[in-house]
Amino acid sequence: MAESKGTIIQRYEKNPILTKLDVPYPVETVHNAGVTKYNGQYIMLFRSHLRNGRSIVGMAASDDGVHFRVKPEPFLTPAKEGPFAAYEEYGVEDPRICAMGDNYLITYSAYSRYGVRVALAQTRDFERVERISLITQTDHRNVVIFPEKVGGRYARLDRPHSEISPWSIWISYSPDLIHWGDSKVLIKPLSYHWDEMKVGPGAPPFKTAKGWLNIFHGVFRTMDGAVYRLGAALHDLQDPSTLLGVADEWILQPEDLWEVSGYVHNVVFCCGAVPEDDGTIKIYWGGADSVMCVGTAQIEDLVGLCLSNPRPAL
Ligand code: BMA
Repeated sequence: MAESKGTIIQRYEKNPILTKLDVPYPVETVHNAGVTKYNGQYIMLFRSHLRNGRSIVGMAASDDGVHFRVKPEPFLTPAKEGPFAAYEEYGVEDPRICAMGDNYLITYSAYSRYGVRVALAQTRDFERVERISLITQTDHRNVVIFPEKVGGRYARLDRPHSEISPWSIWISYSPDLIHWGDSKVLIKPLSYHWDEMKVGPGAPPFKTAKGWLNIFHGVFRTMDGAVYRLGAALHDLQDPSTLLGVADEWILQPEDLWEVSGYVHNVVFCCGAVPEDDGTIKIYWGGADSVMCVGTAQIEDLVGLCLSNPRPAL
């Protein structure tokens, strides 16, 4: 990884790590990928736009988390029949992977003429994938499931759309992964701040000694359009609806050429991060909705940023 002083995430010096040129079937972008470890390998599920503007999900594998090879066929394309078909007609987007024991839960945005819902699928081997349920009504995105039950229930962060309130991060619980409720708002955009337009969950939360670390995205509206950056928040281990700190500063902003320029300019968007045994974490992000990038951070530094200089959560 490249060293650059003063930044909390060190970008890999050979970013971008995956582009449309690496994909053996026709796609226009490679971005917003969920990443996990499976069977000693890093597995990446990435979003691609087709030439009709709708999205599908491809899969790539890697031994080192940096050099990925794309599988010959897409992993998930819109359902053509059954209860999911009507809600995936316009595409499947932004997959997140949550390892729950031997099972890998995959949440993704399902677009259709009825709006955007979040669907839940699962796989045990990254070969066969089974859709379980549509787990939100319309106009939700960015669902990330905690990798452990909390107080006997599954927990997730999500982001409903609202015309009344700025788009915020919520928590919800479920006894069975299908029925979700007991929802509560946790993090709202802060006025005149880098995330003042909207915030949304990014990578599935991961456990640290001091709390659940939540890497989220925040958006600022400028005269030149929206700027997507990444932020970090720390949630209580026993009760993740309690915020221990939301870092005042962003942890990553668009800077490299392929982040400031591309299909949608000025975007870094995270759907996956992989904590390592040595106290570092690999953070993956889509650059300008066009390519995939990776960087590393010290988990301790991210936790420290949340605790030492927090901003109000709500
Ligand atoms: C959001 C989503 C993301 C995308 C981002 C920037 O609203 O559509 O998938 O990366 O905008 O275009």
